[in-house]
Amino acid sequence: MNPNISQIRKDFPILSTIVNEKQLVYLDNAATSQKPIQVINKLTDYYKNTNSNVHRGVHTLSGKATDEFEDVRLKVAKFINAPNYKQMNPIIWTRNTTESINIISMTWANDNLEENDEIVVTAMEHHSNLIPWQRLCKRKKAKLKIFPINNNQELDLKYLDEYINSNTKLVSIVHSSNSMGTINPIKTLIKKAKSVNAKVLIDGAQSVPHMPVDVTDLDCDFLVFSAHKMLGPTGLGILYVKKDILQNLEPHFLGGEMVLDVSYESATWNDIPMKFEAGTPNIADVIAFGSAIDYLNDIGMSKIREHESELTAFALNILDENKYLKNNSTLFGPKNILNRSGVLTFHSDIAHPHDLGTLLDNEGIAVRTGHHCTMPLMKSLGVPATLRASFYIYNTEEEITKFFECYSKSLRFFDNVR
Ligand code: 7TS
Repeated sequence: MNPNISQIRKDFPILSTIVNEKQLVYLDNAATSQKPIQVINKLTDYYKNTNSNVHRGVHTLSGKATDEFEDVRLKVAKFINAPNYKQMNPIIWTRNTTESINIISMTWANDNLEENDEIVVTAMEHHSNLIPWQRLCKRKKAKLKIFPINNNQELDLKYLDEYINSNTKLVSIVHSSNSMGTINPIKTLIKKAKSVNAKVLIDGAQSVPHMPVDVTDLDCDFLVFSAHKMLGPTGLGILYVKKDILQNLEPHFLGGEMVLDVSYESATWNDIPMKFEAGTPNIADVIAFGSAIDYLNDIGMSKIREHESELTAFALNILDENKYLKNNSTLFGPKNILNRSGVLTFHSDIAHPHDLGTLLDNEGIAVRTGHHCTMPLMKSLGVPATLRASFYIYNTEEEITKFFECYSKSLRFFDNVR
């Protein structure tokens, strides 16, 4: 059964907001998603009825908060199909995708990288999967290699053997590009990395919210993503680490709750995963995130992917039929819809994306303009910035039609005043 989008939209209070006297059309989902009432209610319900610290009280509320908090950890492990998660839960709570990557760069990678080793990232990484590796490689005198993309803005797989070889220690790659919508063939890259004994980190910030992602099937070593891009609260990130690495991973933050025994001279670490979560965690947001996972599961991740692919096909069709847009605006990203997410990124010589974005905002349409934290990519594409529309489960064909109408109107406006 296809998801009932009009029913789904009713769950998102913000979607009925009026912006600049117009009905909001929210197409900035790659930056952050909106939240259904179930998540909002869970958050307030927690503060009204359960609020307490976890893992430390004998009192009833603390026990309830701890159970709910840990239930969500199980839910998330199941959501990404982590192997044997009931024996050892491999989910570590962080603040966001960025923090998850930084933690791995400062722990596992810092402990394992040696001079002349190589880390491979792609030319389309978000800054958060680039800068931590730049600093680490500089410190360790290791090499950071940037896997190239072709004219279709896809990874150029003819370079696979050249870039991933016996010197490679880590391949850290984005699954789905936030700037161009390219879905990368991560299975091919993981297979190649495994063949040379390299570890693989998948930046799933733009994939886990939009399609099924199965870490058992992928056999990746690390997966990172953010709750706020998948109907959940801000301030919560997820770090999945494969069991064999997790067992030997050193904690990054030290302090309360991550210890078993402490003397004035030294300390021993608590069990996994608590040893990685020093201090009071983001309890309320974790618990509310559980409702976001339930919401996504109820629809089904394959259905979400299907809906977004249909919206993307619909958008590409409009573009194809609109001569003015075709001649005056460039769409980046793969031609093949199977390799595309619901992210559409445009550039036009007629006007700067910020100016176009402002006119769209006047019409109630929220898109993102800028470099999308992928400045090196923008430079390689030869543009200072782009205008990006990104879809989610609650978006409709009518909204996409309205976006293109207003986008064309805005371009014509600047075209006429040039
Ligand atoms: N990786 C990718 C692929 C992303 O798209 C983002 C955020 C991050 C990492 C960082 O996530 P955070 O939760 O730590 O901020 N991308 C965007 C974006 O495209 N617009 O705003 C944030």
